[in-house]
Amino acid sequence: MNLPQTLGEFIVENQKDFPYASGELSQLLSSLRIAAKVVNREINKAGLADILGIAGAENVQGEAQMKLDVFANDVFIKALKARGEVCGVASEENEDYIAFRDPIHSTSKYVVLIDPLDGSSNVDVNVSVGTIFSIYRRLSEPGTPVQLEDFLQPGNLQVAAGYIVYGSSTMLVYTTGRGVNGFTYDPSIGSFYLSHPEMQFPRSGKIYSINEGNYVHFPDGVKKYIKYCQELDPATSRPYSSRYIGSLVSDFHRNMLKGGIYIYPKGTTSPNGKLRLLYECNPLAFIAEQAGGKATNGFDRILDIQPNALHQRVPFFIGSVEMVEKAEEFMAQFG
Ligand code: P6P
Repeated sequence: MNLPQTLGEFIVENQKDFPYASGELSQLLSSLRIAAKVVNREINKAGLADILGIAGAENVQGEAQMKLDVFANDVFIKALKARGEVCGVASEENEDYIAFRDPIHSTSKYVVLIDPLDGSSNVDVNVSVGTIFSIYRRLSEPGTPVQLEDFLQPGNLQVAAGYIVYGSSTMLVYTTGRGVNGFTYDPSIGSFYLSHPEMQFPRSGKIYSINEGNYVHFPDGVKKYIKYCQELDPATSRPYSSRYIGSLVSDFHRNMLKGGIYIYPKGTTSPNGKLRLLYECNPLAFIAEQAGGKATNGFDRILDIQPNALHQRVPFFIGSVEMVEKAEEFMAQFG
């Protein structure tokens, strides 16, 4: 039996197809691969170690920072700094971006935006969590310190994006703009193996993911779409199934495999929704589109939104094309 390709082999093999590639992106992806293994190990024993509990700090979102958030943030930032491809990192856990100012890094080509442990409050109830990352070429002059403008790029300029889902198995899924591939981690060997080549979003599906507890706060278009999902119409496989585990990466990953839509809309208590454009919505939108799916704010393509702040939030509709477009019809009609 031939062993499936490892993530490392896949990165190198696909690197050679990049014109004028110098291997830096490969090295960067390998840094993320190593960090994912370290975070995975800690998550898997979180129930045993004293790492659980509140770290006492709060992140920029005013959310209680779980110790694993802090740990994952440290691991990914250190891994990205350990080599020479990245000149700066912006993280959900840090109010401002982090510039790597030493001479080696100040000439580096890439910046990374990351949500090191999305859904971390789920860890202590043993529900899947995830890491989301987004990679851009810097815009500012190499050799100078990285600037805010390097991080405030529209998602359509991403060089690569991906996520790690720490679930019943741990997977790393990423794109460099030439399709989406998924790799499953074998902890007994310490390698990620290509398990989901050329992932494709089904054009439609029967799953809708939204926190219906916020129904009263939703825009009318979202309320109408939810009722549409719940109507009895066997010809269109409705009512759909409601699946929402409160962990974006897991809900997205399931919907990409099975077909479905995830919605976090604006609400009266969250005028721009909850999810962050730069390190949650843009990377997942890049992946979704590369897999044949769609991602909008209910009206406009996520990847075309010009960011104006590191932690800016946007309403988020992402999933199977036909489902997103149906939701957009209701948004266009009812707002
Ligand atoms: P709510 C986790 O905090 C997160 O950012 C996503 O992973 C998840 O989908 C969403 O928020 C859950 O938010 O308001 O439904 O609890």
